[in-house]
Amino acid sequence: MDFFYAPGTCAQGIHLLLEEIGVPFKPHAVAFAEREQYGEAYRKLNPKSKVPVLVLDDGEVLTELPAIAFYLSQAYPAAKLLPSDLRSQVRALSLLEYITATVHMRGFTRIFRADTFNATDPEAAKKDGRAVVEAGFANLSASLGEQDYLLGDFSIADAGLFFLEWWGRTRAKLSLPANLDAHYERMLTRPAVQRMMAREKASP
Ligand SMILES: N[C@@H](CCC(=O)N[C@@H](CS)C(=O)NCC(=O)O)C(=O)O
Repeated sequence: MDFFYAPGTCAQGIHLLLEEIGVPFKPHAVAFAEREQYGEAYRKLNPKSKVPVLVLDDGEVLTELPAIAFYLSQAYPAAKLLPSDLRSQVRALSLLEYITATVHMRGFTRIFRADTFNATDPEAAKKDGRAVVEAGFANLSASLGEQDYLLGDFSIADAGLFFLEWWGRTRAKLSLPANLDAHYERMLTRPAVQRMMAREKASP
């Protein structure tokens, strides 16, 4: 398998799942600083110019984080990335959808790329983004409750929550609800997360 990512992006979620599975994969760091994702070669791979992308051994190209995470959970059942009962699977997908479509795309993207949302008043876009992220962390905190992981045991949903927590703490300098801080610290003790962080040269 070939895995396309850029360090410090949402692709961390898939990166850490690949490490959890322990399957051999070839990592390709896409040079965002050089806008490689908009170049011809990358757009042939993914016309959406986004990471993460996973290319399977038969050449099929998978995009969109929740879909790739679901694929990995079903293709590698021994890694136990998703419980087998339907209700838990739906809960995990619902959480991942909220993490990526709302908290990431409507929240963090406004903070990190404020000028693309409001060129005349980027601070207003950042403020809107922070409100979405704060509501997002409050909702995810309620979902986590007193459990160690979002579904009780580790699952694909935690891989999504991790990159939000990392962005919140390190890039956006936000304070997280106490149980999300504890979840983040717990994730950092997982060898797979440590291997992902080392490859991405990401500091906790
Ligand atoms: N909906 C996509 C979003 C992926 C996404 O926005 N990736 C960002 C990195 S966090 C990206 O590749 N951005 C490149 C760009 O917009 O130029 C998913 O969940 O996979």
